[in-house]
Amino acid sequence: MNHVHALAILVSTFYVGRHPSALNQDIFAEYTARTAFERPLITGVAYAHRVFHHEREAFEKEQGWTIKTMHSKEPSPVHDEYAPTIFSQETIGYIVSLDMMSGEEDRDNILRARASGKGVLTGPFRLLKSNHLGVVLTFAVYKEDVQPKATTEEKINAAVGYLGGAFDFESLVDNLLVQLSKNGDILVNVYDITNMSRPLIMYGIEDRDDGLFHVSPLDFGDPFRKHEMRCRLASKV
Ligand code: WA2
Repeated sequence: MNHVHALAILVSTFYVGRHPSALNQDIFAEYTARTAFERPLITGVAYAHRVFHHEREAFEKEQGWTIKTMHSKEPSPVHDEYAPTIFSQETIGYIVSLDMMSGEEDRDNILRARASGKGVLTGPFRLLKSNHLGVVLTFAVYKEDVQPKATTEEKINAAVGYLGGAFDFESLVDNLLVQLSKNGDILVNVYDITNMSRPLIMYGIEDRDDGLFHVSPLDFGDPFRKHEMRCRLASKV
């Protein structure tokens, strides 16, 4: 959370706050690759810029590509505003030029991040490309330092883009578990329990529920979402 927040401030300082910009795709890719150790569970981070419809033509001309929708990869139909990715860590380079407002989960995150000024998480959903279950973390990038007491509307208006990253639980937790347990007899499930009566599986394969598991709370820093981890021994065959 904190490191992704700091990246949002990096973009605000060196891209939004400088004319000409002191940041481009090469610099962003190099810096995010070199600081990847700070974000061990995040597959990659990226910056999506806020573009209003009246700016679209000039923006596309400047970038040399058209804004595309996330699922069809076709040029985006007309909307009031877009959030095309312009900078990305190389690990998720395939999201460049995609309008992050064209996917339901990413869009909800963008709207909640810019209204709150805080880091926000999606519920678990299938990420692009890998098709693995994961969650996306988003911070709004603001024009000028927004006062903590700014109204919701002031925050929404001051947003110029969105810095986010994807937690690919399936591949990344697998890798960590292999490192932790050579004999692989500990099974781990992570749940989104925002709605207590309907836990959403976020990681792992669901097994019989005999109550024989250890529950650990997980705090990703978005008070709107609740998570827990359940660990148990693999059943003997
Ligand atoms: N990043 C990587 N893979 C994804 C994804 C995503 N969103 N959404 C679906 N698969 C640039 O919030 C702004 C990253 C979104 C940030």
